[in-house]
Amino acid sequence: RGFFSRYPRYNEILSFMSGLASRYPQFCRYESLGRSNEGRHIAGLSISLNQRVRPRRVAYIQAAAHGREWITSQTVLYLAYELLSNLRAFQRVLHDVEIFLVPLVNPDGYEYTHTTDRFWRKNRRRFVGHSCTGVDINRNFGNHWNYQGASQNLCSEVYSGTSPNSEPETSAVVRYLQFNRHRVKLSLDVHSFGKFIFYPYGYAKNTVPPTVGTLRAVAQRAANQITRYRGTRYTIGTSASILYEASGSLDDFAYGNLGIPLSYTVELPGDEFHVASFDIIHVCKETFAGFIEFIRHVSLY
Ligand code: 0X9
Ligand code: ZN
Repeated sequence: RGFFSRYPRYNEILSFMSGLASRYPQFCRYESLGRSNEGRHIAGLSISLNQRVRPRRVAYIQAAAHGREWITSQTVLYLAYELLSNLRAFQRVLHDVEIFLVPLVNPDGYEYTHTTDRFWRKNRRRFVGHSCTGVDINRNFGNHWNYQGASQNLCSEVYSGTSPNSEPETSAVVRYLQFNRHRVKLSLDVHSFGKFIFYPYGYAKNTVPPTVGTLRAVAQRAANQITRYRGTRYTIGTSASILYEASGSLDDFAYGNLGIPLSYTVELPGDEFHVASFDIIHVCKETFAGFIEFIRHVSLY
C-alpha cells in the first residue's frame, strides 16, 4: 500500500480513516470529536466486532498531541489497519471491547511541521498582541495544571495555556473521555521519543498511585511483547522518576480525574523525534504487539 513507508499529511490521514470506515462499516465508524484552533477535525475511529451494539469497555488510544511526533500517528493508523484486515484473529481481544483511536490530536501542529518547522511541538493557538504561538496540549489538561514542568510564558515549549482544558484539541479529548468515563478502561497517549512506558503520576516525584503494581505489571507485559519483534527494549516507570516532572498531561488526568484504571504515556523509539521512512513499518509492527497486549488487559475490568 505504501501508506506506512512515508509520512502522510492531515488530508491523507482523514481519507485513510474514512476509507477504513466505508470499507468495514459493520466494524468501524468514523467520528469527529471537534475542531482544532485552525478548524481541522479531531478525527476518531471506533473499531468493534459489531457497530450496532455498544461494548461495555473502551480502549482509548491517541497520538500526535505533539506536532513533530510523526511516527506516533502511523503506529495508531497501523493498529486500525491491521485489526480490520484480520478481525477474526482478534475476536477474543475484541470481546465486549470497543477500540477508539484518535491518531492526530494536534492536526494544526502536525501540518505546521510539514510546511514550516519540522520540530514544532505545540498547537497553533494565536494570542492577540503576541508573536509567540501555541499551547502545549500535554500541559493543558486539568490535573495539577501548571504545577511543575510547565510554563505560563507564551513563548515556552511547555506553555500550559490560559486555563485547564482551554484548548479545543484538549477539550475535544476531555469531552469524549468524560462522556465515556465508565466504559474507558485503558488510555494510551502515544508520544516520541525514548522507548519509555510511563504510568501516573508524572506531575511530581515520589507520588505513587494506589494501583502501581498493576500499572507496572501490565506495562511490563506490553514491553515484553514489543521486544519479541526485534529486540527493542523499553524502560518502565513514572516520567517524574525517569525523565522529568511534568503536570497537566493526559496520563495523570485520565487516571486521577476520570478514574481510568490503565493510563499510560508511551514514548516510541526514534532519533530525536524522527524515524526514517524505511523504519516506519518496523516501529508500527513492534508497537502493534504492545498495543494488543495493553488491549488484552481491558477485558479484566
Ligand atoms: O513531556 C511530555 O509531554 C511527554 N514527553 S515528550 O517528549 N513526548 O514531550 C511525557 C509526558 C509524561 N507524562 C507526565 N509527565 N505526566
Ligand atoms: Zn510528545
